[in-house]
Amino acid sequence: TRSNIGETGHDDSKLGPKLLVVSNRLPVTVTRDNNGTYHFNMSSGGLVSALKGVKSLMSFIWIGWPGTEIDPNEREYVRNKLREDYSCFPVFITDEQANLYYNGFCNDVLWPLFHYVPVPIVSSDGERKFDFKYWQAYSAANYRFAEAVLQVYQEGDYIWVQDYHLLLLPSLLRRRLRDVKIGFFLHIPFPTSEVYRILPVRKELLQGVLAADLIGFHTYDYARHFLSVCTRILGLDSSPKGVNYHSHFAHVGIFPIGIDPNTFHRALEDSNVQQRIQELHEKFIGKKVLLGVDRLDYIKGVPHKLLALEWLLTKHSEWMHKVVLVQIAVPTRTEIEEYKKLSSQTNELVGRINGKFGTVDHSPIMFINQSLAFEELVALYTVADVAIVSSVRDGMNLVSYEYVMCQQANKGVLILSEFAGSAQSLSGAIRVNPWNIEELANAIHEALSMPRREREIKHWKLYRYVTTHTAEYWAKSFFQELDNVVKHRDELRLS
Ligand code: GDG
Repeated sequence: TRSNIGETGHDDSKLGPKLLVVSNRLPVTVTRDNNGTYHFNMSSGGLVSALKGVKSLMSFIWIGWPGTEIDPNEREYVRNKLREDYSCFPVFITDEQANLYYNGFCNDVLWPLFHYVPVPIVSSDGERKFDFKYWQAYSAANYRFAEAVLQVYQEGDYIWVQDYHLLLLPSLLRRRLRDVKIGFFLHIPFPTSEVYRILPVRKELLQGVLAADLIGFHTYDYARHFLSVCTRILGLDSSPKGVNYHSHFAHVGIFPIGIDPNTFHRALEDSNVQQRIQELHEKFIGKKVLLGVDRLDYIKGVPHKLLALEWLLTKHSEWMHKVVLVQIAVPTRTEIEEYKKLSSQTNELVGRINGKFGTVDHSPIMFINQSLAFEELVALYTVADVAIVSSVRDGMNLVSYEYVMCQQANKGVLILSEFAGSAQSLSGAIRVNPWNIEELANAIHEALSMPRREREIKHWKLYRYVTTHTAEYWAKSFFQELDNVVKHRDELRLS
């Protein structure tokens, strides 16, 4: 499939500055089949739709890892194909390096710590968690990304680096290109300094990202933590506007991400989706549907949700046989030990609760341990009476927004963990502390019993926010702010 992004073809040949978006993964996944033929698959992630808006401002190229090791003899072919058909530029990394960098440092060191999950110092096979080899692979990968950017960069271009995989990239680029315009956005939480300081490489990462002109976060709290970490760990002067680092000012800003409402409007108009909605309504007739949609990640609080359902069915037995929880749990990072543990723990809980409350005719939990087609997901969002987001930490959480988009007719209720970034903006949700299982169970009871009028008011609040604070709005605001701060920077230099 070819995306809108690719349709512009050779975007980079246009005159004028370009925007170079750099993220760990390209939006195109490259795979090689047994016959040696390469396949290119465009994914439709949130960032892809977010950037549609910026595309109207200037041409852009996406730089990132294509997700697999490419044979050195075939790199040129893959590079050309990605450049010509998708406006993408690949960063080649061997599978071994990717494993250490991506599974090791990114997802087994940074991810847990930034989500307040202290990592054990040794894993069950005796490997040290902060082993130097993971850090080395992370630095090496960031160098590879820098090299790729330099191959595409032309004077005047803007560079927008995405997420925790590439914290060193701003400084690697700044060293080579003094006047480069760099923005950085963190999609996950930035933790309090008391947690951040655990990281053995806490200084190096800060020094890496501080070379950016603008550093963006989803929420005010993440930005505040970042500023205080810079003061406490590096002893730098900071203000709410940013940090002064070696005569360079790194601006800090808050840019809550959103979704693309049109994708949902279009899907809901699709007759196949409508038919599926009808089928699901018939399937669940006489029952209330609770919905969970999560990657099976320990930050998403899936066990908390299951325990709350168990409590609900115990304490409010009137809901027994009348409520079903459809839990989508998409497998993710399955090579990492913590994810394997979570998976077996979750399976056990589902088995226990279904065993305890199930009958031949009814199981309280439908556990779907695989990814669904987007159309199926939209149909489920539409028929669900309540959506439950019980993350124990979550940078933003787009599922909460997506549910709102599909509830214009039904006016379903959103239960949202106060630990998700989106809880800062979605005041029409029932906000809960997911660690308090009774509170979460009571919230489910409240949501199931809520009169339509109250649901309408809550939905209206949510809908208004989600349709105005879109992904496009996020990308444009970030980009405009980046443009402002670099213009101001260059004026100061000239004066
Ligand atoms: C990170 C941060 C932040 C899920 N299951 C299926 C499916 N999905 C889609 C959802 C949604 C996306 O995956 C998940 O987005 P989230 O925002 O909820 O979570 P993360 O993946 O952890 O994303 C997060 C985000 O970055 C953006 O900055 O909000 O906090 O952790 O779009 O719809 N899609 C399909 N089938 C599924 O089964 N098709």
